[in-house]
Amino acid sequence: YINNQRYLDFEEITTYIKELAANHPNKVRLHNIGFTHQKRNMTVVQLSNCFECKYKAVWVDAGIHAREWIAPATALFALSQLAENETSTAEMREHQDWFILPVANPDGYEFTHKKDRMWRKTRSNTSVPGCYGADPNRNFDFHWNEIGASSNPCSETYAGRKAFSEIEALNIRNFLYANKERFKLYISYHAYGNFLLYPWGYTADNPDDWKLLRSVAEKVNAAMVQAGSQEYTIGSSTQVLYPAAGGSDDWAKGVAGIPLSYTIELPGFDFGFQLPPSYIDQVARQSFEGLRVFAAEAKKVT
Ligand code: 0X9
Ligand code: ZN
Repeated sequence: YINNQRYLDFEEITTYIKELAANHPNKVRLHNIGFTHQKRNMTVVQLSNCFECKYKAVWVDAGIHAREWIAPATALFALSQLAENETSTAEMREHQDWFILPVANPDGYEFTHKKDRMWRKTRSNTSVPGCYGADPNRNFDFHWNEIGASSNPCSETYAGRKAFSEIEALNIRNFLYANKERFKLYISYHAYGNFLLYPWGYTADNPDDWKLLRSVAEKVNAAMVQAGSQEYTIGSSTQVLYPAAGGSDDWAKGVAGIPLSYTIELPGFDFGFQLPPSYIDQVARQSFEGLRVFAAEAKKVT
C-alpha cells in the first residue's frame, strides 16, 4: 500500500508500479508510452477487470508541471486503491478501465527533487543557451500558442518551438489518440488553488455541452466536500482562472473528442506548491472520493 507519508521520487514511483503489476497481473498492466528527453520511461498504469473486454475508460495524468508534487501523489494513491482495495473500488472498476499516468513530466519531476524545487517545465534544449524546457501544458496542438503562452524559451509558459515539440506531450497525445474512442473522461491533476476546470482555455466561449461539464463538476465537488475538502471553484479555465491555449484538457476535448475533460487544481492551503507531506493523505483521499463520482458520471456518457 501507498501510505501517503512522503513524496516519492521518480525511481520510487517506478519501483512501486512495477511491483503492483507483478503482484496483480490479472488487474494491472503497464504501458510504456515512450521516452522522455532524458530517456526516462513514461509508464501508464492500466487497471482492468477484463483486458480483452476493452471497456470504456478513464484517463488520469498528473505532474505535467514538475513542481506540483501533490498531483503525482494523488494519482499514485488512486491507482494503488484501484489495484489493492478490492471492496472499496469494485464499482469504479465495473465495466470501466483506468489508465493512469502518475508522472507526466519525469525529467522535470526528477529535477525538482534533485536541483530546483520550483521547476515547472520539461528539460529539453531550446534555442537560447541556459534556458531549458517548454511548458507541456502549452505544447498541445489545439489553438497552439494563441493566448496565455509565450514564444520566449526562457518563459515559464514557453509554448515550445512548435506544437508537440516536447516528446512528453507527444507521447501522451499518441497514446490518447490511438485509444480515443475508449476514453469518455480525461482528468489532469495539477496544483494549486482548488479549481475544477473544464474547457476552454483558449477562448472565453463555453463548449456546447458546458452544462454537462459543470453539473458533473458540481457532483464531484459535493463528494469531495462531503469527504472533508474545502470547496472547489468550478468553471471554464478561461473564465475562472486565465486564458491559456495549448493545454492537454483543451486538446483532449477539442481534438481527441473526449467528452468530459477536466484540469483539477488540487489544494495548496497556505503552502502553494510546497505542500507539506502531512497533507498528502487527506488530499489524496478526498480527491479519490471525487474520482468515484467522475467514474460513475463517465459511465453515463455514450
Ligand atoms: O496554467 C496551467 O497550465 C494550469 N494551471 S497551473 O497553475 N497548474 O499551471 C491551468 C490549465 C487550465 N487549462 C487550460 N488553460 N487549458
Ligand atoms: Zn500545473
